[in-house]
Amino acid sequence: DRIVASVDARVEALRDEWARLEEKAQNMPPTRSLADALRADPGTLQVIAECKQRSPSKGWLTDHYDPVAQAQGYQRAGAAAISVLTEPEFFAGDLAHLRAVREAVSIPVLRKDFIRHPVQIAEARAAGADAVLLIIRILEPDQYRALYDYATRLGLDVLVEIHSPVEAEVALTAHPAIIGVNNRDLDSFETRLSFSQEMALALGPDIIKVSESGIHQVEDLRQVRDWGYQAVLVGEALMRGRPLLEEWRA
Ligand code: IGP
Repeated sequence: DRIVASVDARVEALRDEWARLEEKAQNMPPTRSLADALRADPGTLQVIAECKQRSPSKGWLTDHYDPVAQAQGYQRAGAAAISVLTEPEFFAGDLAHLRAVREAVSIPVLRKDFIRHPVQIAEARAAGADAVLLIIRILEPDQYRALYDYATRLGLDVLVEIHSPVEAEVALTAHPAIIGVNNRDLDSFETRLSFSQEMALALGPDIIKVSESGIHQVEDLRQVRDWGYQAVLVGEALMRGRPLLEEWRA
């Protein structure tokens, strides 16, 4: 679709820099483990808090986007990790946001983007990312496994995103530590939290499960925890200033 075409154009422009980025990636200081952060306190639900300026479905989420201040606020309020949108065309993201956020917090930082090629993973690690997102929907199964291995070799954790039971089967072939269940239907843009409930059974108890999208209230967090999830990924509600982290910890 349109996002994939835009991503592939970005990759094309980066290809010549792969060797340089890979070398830089290999010389970065150690990453902070996302898996450890999400497993830190068994029985409690952790929050990955997202810095996102806009989205295709909701438009602009804030009129003054300051990802560093946003991320520092998330950390103070008890987030376990930060997700930073770096996709420029549809989400108004920038790799510079990730670089700045990584310097400003002490918890793991996830690069939220549409990754199709290893050069983007080297670029993420070189920019300071601790983890990357891999979206099964936009990858061939072999391509997914190669990207998963490459990220792991560079010391990154991977959040593997699924939208269906069939995608879950593909995701599991790489034996991932962390799976993100996206509650948003990519055709209608509607979110349905009970999709997380359905996928909990299919994924089993041993994988770190993250429920993504459409999480707005404490009641949603409670449900997802009761379905056996270790974490949620929340963007819009937090960007609009909802004190969800404070309410959850209260
Ligand atoms: C956050 P929400 O509904 O809380 O803003 O959703 C996150 O799940 C969403 O931003 C997201 C996303 C993605 C964005 C999930 N997967 C892939 C871009 C690319």
